[in-house]
Amino acid sequence: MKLGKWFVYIFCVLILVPGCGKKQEEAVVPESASQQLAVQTVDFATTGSISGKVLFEGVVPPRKELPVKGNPECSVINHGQILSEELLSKDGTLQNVFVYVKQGLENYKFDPPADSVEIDNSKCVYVPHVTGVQAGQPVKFLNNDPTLHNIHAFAKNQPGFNMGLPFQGMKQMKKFNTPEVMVSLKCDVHPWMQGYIGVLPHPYFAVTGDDGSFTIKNLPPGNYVLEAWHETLGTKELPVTVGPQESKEVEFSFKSTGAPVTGHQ
Ligand SMILES: [Cu+2]
Repeated sequence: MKLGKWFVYIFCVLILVPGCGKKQEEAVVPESASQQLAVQTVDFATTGSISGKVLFEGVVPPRKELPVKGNPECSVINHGQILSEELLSKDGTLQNVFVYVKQGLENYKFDPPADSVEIDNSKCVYVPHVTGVQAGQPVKFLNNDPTLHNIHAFAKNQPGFNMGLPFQGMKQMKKFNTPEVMVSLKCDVHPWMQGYIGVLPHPYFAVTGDDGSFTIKNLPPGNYVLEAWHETLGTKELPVTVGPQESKEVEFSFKSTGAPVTGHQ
């Protein structure tokens, strides 16, 4: 070894300069704060929509009469009969399907609307049976019946709650702050009462009407995964690409499981 190399080696060992004698590494330039938190905003000049239908293949079971006996306040209110809403199908379509953008909006941030979503206790069922809300958006629970109801929310991603609405006309506001599909709503007084609320970090969701149709508007162009959720038939996913100002038509189809539609969990 030549004297020069020995000199460099000894010099490194003695003064312990980190990286001395190594090839100099490329400098790592940290991302700026704005890059790390890049949040896209919706350009409403370019937004499109997804609309379509949810179909049901199979024999539609007759709607069960719910067991309201022993609860005269409900049977009298509803003329003695309340029918199950577990599977509502008309002309080959499926109602009460929660359709929402499951993936593709991760880089966007949407403030929750100040307007509340309303869920009514009416004739001893929840109206609407299935609904959606943005995380942090107020939900107004109302009792329209001359009897005691309570709202018992069963959630996995956030604390649930159990609150009473003892009198007709009473209202209570609540918020669900964490996305969750779906939060289950039940009434401990009337065990057949069952509702569902989908909580999302964005406004791109819809519930199918009695013709199985839905529309999701003002969606920025992009590649998405759409999910359709039904309370007894499960979920289905569909990749959908929406171009600028494009109106996309899609279709979901659920098949009868063959199993009888039975009581709620
Ligand atoms: Cu009740």
